[in-house]
Amino acid sequence: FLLLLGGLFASAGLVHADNPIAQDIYTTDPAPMVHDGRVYVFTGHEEDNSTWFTMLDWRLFSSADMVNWQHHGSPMDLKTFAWADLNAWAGQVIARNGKFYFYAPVRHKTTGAMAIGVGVSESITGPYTDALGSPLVENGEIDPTVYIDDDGQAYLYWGNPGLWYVKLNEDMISYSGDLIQVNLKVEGFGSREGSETERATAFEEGPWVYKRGHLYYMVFAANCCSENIQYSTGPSITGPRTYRGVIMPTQGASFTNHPGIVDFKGKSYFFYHNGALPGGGGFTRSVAVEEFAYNSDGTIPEINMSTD
Ligand code: FUB
Repeated sequence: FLLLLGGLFASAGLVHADNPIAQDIYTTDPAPMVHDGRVYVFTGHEEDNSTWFTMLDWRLFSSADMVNWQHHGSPMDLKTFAWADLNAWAGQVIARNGKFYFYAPVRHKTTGAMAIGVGVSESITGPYTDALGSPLVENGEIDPTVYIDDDGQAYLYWGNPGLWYVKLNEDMISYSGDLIQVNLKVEGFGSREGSETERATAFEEGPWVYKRGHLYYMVFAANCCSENIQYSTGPSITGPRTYRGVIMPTQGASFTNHPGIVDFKGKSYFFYHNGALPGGGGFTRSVAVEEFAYNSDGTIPEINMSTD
């Protein structure tokens, strides 16, 4: 039924033909990157009728015009990591050294805890193979985001319930120094709303780190369990950070949301997920995208979902 409906939407040429990006499968946790004149979006993938985050593979889509999306299939799946057994959750890919590195949280089959593995491929579309044969990071937390700073130093951030980072080595599959836990302060991460009272700030999960102009952005899913997307900016990748407010309010049929931002062909795009497809909800999500323009001071205007 979903396939049929997806086909109808595509051929009907609806105004929001680009949202959701995939209309015949459920997708989550967008991680966009610009490569070779196209925007590539790595996503999670949920099964039809899913009732939990039981995700088995990642999917990849690309577009040269932000309207027509090509589905490249699955560049990596749980079986890539022989040491993992569940939870192909939110990952991100980055290019370096002529290769592509795919940081992904999965459940370690022995410990039962979440860990972060690294897939590597010579092609952006994969297939990605396990670069290490074991986790890169094992502290039970999720949602890696990766950025290479102007001086060439790469940083891996991740976390829920904490926020952590580590300095990656040039090889992108090892790191130097300790795992560092960010001191989450209200000045940098806002005040928490909602049912959970143990956490000091709004930060929940899904960090997305990047630099634009002279500002470093930390965008994240906030509050539990009706997430919205909030952000902070700072003069360096490690802060200090100034909390800047909500980008995308709580909207739609999914209780999670997950940010990804890129500039492409002179425009800026905010990727997120919701429950907009038929049968959609908290465990049957869909990746969507909205164009936006930064304010002149680098702040980001409020962005609303065009479908929910
Ligand atoms: O998709 C599974 C989890 O849900 C992700 O890791 C979180 O960011 C949330 O979107």
